[in-house]
Amino acid sequence: MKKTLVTIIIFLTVFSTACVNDTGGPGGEDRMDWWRDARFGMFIHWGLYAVPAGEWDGTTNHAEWIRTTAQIPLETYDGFVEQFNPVAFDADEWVKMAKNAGMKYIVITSKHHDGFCLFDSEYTDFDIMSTPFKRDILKELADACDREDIVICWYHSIMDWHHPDYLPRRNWETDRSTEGADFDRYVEEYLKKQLAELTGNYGRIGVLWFDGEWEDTWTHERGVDLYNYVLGLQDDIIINNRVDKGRQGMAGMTAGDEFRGDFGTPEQEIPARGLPGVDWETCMTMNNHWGYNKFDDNWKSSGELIQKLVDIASKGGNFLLNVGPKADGTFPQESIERLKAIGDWMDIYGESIYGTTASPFSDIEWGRCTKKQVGKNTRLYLHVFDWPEDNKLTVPALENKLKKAFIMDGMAGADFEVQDDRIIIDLPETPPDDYCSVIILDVKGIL
Ligand code: FHN
Repeated sequence: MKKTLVTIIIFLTVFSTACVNDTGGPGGEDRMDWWRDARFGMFIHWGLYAVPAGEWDGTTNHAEWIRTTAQIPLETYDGFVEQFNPVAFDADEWVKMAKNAGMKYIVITSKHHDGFCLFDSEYTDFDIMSTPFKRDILKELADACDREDIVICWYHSIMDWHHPDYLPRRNWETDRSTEGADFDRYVEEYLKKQLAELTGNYGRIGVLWFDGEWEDTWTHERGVDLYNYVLGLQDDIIINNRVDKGRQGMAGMTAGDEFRGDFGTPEQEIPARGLPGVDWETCMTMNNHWGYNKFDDNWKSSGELIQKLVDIASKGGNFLLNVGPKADGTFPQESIERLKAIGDWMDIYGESIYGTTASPFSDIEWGRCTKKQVGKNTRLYLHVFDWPEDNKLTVPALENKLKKAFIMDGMAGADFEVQDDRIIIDLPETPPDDYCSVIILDVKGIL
């Protein structure tokens, strides 16, 4: 069995009780409870930009930003509306792929920066109902999520390159007058009213994932107002930190307590360390683009994606992994394959991700660790990225007593030796799994 990525985690436990968290969806005791337990969600960037699929006028590195990066005039871009007819779209199929991958929530672009709405909005004709498809994508997805106990969430862009009241215009749109444009009207009569539709017409929504907050017309004052407004629409919804102005670039964490937002949003990167008491979620593409680009074949391997999920969970974060569907309504085959491989791993080892918190160890050379309280005791999940050549895994010493150790996939016992400054665990010759098998060190008391 050739192993390009040896991430070995072997199961050690004294408690046989399964500990998979049933992510109960919005409305928990603390509105963040379900989200913290979930740890893993699907991001979906989909819209008119899937029609050109990254190509314009001979250039091929575009995606969801194509209207700007290719400087496509508004009228020309509007022409994609009559071409967008995703006849192969099957909400149940999408949701089952997310669920089978071990994902507990889906965040889909209700409206990206281009302003096109994937839902039937009373406040614009620049929406899915003006396309030949004429079906409310978000309604079908929300209903499918409800059937599969997956939490549905919306990505909604504050920035809007289509609405006449949104300012500023794109700097290259010199022919598009700003006369009569009223940003306050955009916020009060459009942005807020669409958010009322999105939180009122599709059942309980888990997260409002704002984006496009970086332009000067959007202010801290407006961010505070919008945060409070959305909570007034649904009191247990979770709102990311891009509703306000506190996000620190792609590192994504919030600059200070004065800024609103329930979690930080690192993008395409994983913080070097977890931040105690701080909720955060890394969003990441499987290749190099959020929206579909048919030329982008720079796919991260399934093993890399599993390792990133483990790394993020070991630091107390969530992983929002993106799919950019094609214009016909199908996922790229490369995405389907990776989701399947991750799901196969999660079927066996999801317990080491769901409902866990950050590692008690600062640095582990051979991999990562996640932690979970089980009754009055602590369960540690050891994730080994580099298999020790002598099959002896060295773990930093623990303050509390180590009870037992098992190797998952058969629950075979593993011997260990507790020394003054370390614990040595005897590992099998061969890793039981292509990507990962799981260790849980069950420790007396709370770490
Ligand atoms: O401009 C967007 C981009 O298109 C994509 O939606 C990412 C995903 O979070 N957010 C912004 C870039 O930071």
